[in-house]
Formats: sequence, structure tokens, C-alpha cells
Amino acid sequence: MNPEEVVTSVLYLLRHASAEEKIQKLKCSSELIRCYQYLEQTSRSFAAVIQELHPELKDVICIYYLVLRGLDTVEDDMTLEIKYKKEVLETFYEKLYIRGWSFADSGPNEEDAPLLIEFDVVITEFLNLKKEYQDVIAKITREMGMGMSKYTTKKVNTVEDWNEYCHYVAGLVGIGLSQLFVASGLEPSGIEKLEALSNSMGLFLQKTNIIRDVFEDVIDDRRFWPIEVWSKHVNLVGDLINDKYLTQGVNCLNELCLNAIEHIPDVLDYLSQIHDRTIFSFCAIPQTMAIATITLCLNNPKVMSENVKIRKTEAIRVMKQKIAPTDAVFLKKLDILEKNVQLKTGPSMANSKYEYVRGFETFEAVLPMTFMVVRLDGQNFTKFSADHGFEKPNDIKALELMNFCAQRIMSKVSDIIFSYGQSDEYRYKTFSFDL
Ligand code: IN0
Repeated sequence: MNPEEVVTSVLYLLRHASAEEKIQKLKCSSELIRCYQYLEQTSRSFAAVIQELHPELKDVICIYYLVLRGLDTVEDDMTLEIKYKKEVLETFYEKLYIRGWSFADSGPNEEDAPLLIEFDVVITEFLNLKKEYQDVIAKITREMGMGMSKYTTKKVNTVEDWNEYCHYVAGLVGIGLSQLFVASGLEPSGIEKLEALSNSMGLFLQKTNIIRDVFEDVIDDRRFWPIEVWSKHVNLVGDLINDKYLTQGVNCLNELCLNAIEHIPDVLDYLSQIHDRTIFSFCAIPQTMAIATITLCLNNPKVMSENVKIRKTEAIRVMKQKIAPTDAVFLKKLDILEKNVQLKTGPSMANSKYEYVRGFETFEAVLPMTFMVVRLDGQNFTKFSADHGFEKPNDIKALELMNFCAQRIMSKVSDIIFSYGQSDEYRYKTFSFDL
């Protein structure tokens, strides 16, 4: 860890007290305490995001998350016999109404097996929720279970299948969340009708995970990349992670990254319609992380040979901010992503005489309150003057041309606040805001 990472980690630990400490303050039932402990165990950072939700929604989302995590653990389990697995997936929603039900048949490698062994505590708390919340959670669990069951025996052949699979395992989560937000009264009726946008929220997260995890998944015999796409690049799915076919693998990776990125406009549209600040953070944080992850994956050969992860500090930085992530953080991430997309996949400059420009591009941040001066110097001005027969030392046509160009740049680049010319060059000052 470098010094900055140490500082951010310590700040994070200070801000997020242990689950026990927080729960003591809440004075809630022992089952709810167990639920929060499971939440903390399954996903430490996401647990922190859920804890910041409005009190009306916090427990609801905690239970919703654990129910779905339970279902996901069954789907993930490669040791279960197919027929039995399908039956458990399809009937999982019914178990939510059976007090005391639990599941002890998980394989030895399932990290979340303990949650299913003690699933009765989740059921107890589920049954304590208002009926409107129960109805949404059970309905989504039923639909998801059906979809997961379908895909235990069906392959992800086409891009359409990919969208359908991701809809079952993640898009439905978003559709259910929107309904819970409205049921809580924290969001006005409307957002739950935007099913396509809610679906896209989940699809972007899930596709990003599937893209990032290809190496681990192929090794573990899980096949989530659509056959239609990878078969254009390699003959066998295993070749995706074979060094010999690295170029083909990365081309395929880029194709899927661009597919995932296409969901971002919907994500922004959805987020812009959220009213409650805590719901906004809850929704925007995972999206911000996914944008950082997809940016890291795009055109990155490492994806084919290891599990790339965004730096812990980056994740923590997003989590740390109290009103996180502000629009500015989100916009900056988008900005970096956009630049990466242009730089890594944009055909415009590749192999052209302007390719050298790439060498001058950096993503470094500028300190707040810093003026940037951009100096545009003439290229081969002597030849240009000769070609146009400009008079020395000052030709009025040449001066007017320079001024005209300078004005056009001023009106096109809105960040410029001031510009001046000297000799054959112009300088532009921009003002950098604390983004
Ligand atoms: C989630 C989503 C999630 C949060 C907020 C709004 C959403 C809208 C639509 C769909 C999903 C939404 O967020 C979590 C984030 C998470 O768990 N992150 C992990 C990191 C990781 O890589 O696993 C962490 O430890 O921080 C999410 O990934 N999923 C999820 C599950 C349940 C709920 Cl209620 C919300 C899982 C998935 C499959 C992407 C939907």
C-alpha cells in the first residue's frame, strides 16, 4: 500500500464502524442483527451503502439483497444435481413464507452457504415487512428463479440471450428496486413504470461483472460470454484465455465492453429521475464502480489472464464521500471513460499521421483553482506564408485569418475564458473547476 492508500483505508475504517457497534444502537430483533451481519459478510462495501439508506427502506433492501443472494448461491452451485437445482430455484419464492425453512445442501465451496443454512432468520424478517414490500420481493424472486432455472440448461448463444439472462439475474433486481422505492413513498409514482431504464441499470452492472470475470469463469467452467460473439474471434471458448489468441481475445472483449457501455445513457436517464438523496447514492455508487471497472477492462489484455479489479482506494474514495457520488464525480468518470473509448477504439487517428498525438494525451487531474494555458503554435508558418504570398512582417489577410481561427476556437471550446495572440501563436486560458 502506498501512503495515500493507507490514509484512505484508515478514514474508511473510522467512518464505517463494525456491524455490531451500529446494530447495538439500533436495538432491533436478534434476527435483524443476524441479517445485517450476513449482509456485512457477503459484501462489506455494499453493506455500507445500504446502511446509508433512508430508515424506511434500509431493512427492506437488506432483506431483499439477502433473499436474492440466497437464490444466487443456489444458482452458482455447480455441485447440485440439475433437476434438484431447477426445482429449488423455481420454488425459492414459496420458501419465503415458510417460517423456519433453511437449505443445507450447498456445495463445500459456496462462500454463502452459511446464509442458506440460517435462512430462517431472513424469512422471519421478510415476514415482518409490510405486505407491499413482501409482494414485490416474492414476485421478483419467483421470476428470477424461473429465469435462472431456464439458464441452468440453456446456453447463452446470442446477444439476445445475453440480454435475457442478464435481465433475469440483474435487470429484475432493478425493476423490483424501483417498485420498492415507490412503495416506500420516497419516490413519487412513475419510476416503477420505467421498467426499461430499471432493467438497464441491472444489465450494465451484470454485463460489467461478466466481462471482468471471464478468466475465472472460463476456468470454473462457467460460460457467460455469448457464443455468437466469441465464435467470431476464436474457435473454442478456452482460447479466449489462451496467450496464443490474445489479440482475438481482446477484440472480443472490446466488442462486449462496447455493448455494455451502450446501457450508460439509460443509467444516467434513470439516475436523473431519482428524488431521494439516499436512494440516489445507493443507485449511483455501484454504477460509478461499474464505469470505473469497464474503463479498466476496455482493451486491457490482462482481463484474459487474471481477475482485474479497480483499486481498492478508488472504490473506497467513491464510498467515502458523504453525499457520494456527487454528479461531478460521476461526470468525471464518464469523461475518463469517453476519452478511453476514443483513445483505445477510435479508428480516426489510428495508423494515421496524427497517431503521435496519443503520446501527448494524459488523464492526469489538474489541481483545483488552476489556470491551464493552451498554446497553439503555427506549423510550418514560413511555407504557409510563401504559399499564400503573405507580406512581411504583417499581412492583413494573414492576421485576419489568425483572428478568425482564434474566435472560432473561443466559441467552440466553452472552457476557455481568455485568449491572446503573439507573433504566430495564440494562447488560451481555461479555468479548471474542482471536478
Ligand atoms: C444490487 C445492485 C444495485 C444497487 C443499486 C441499484 C441497482 C439497480 C439495478 C440493479 C442493481 C442495483 O448493486 C450491487 C452492488 C454490489 O453488490 N457490489 C459488490 C461488488 C461486486 O463486484 O460484487 C460489493 O461488494 O460492493 C450488485 O452488484 N447487485 C445487487 C444485488 C442486489 C441488490 Cl438489491 C442490488 C448484484 C447484481 C447481480 C448486479 C444485480
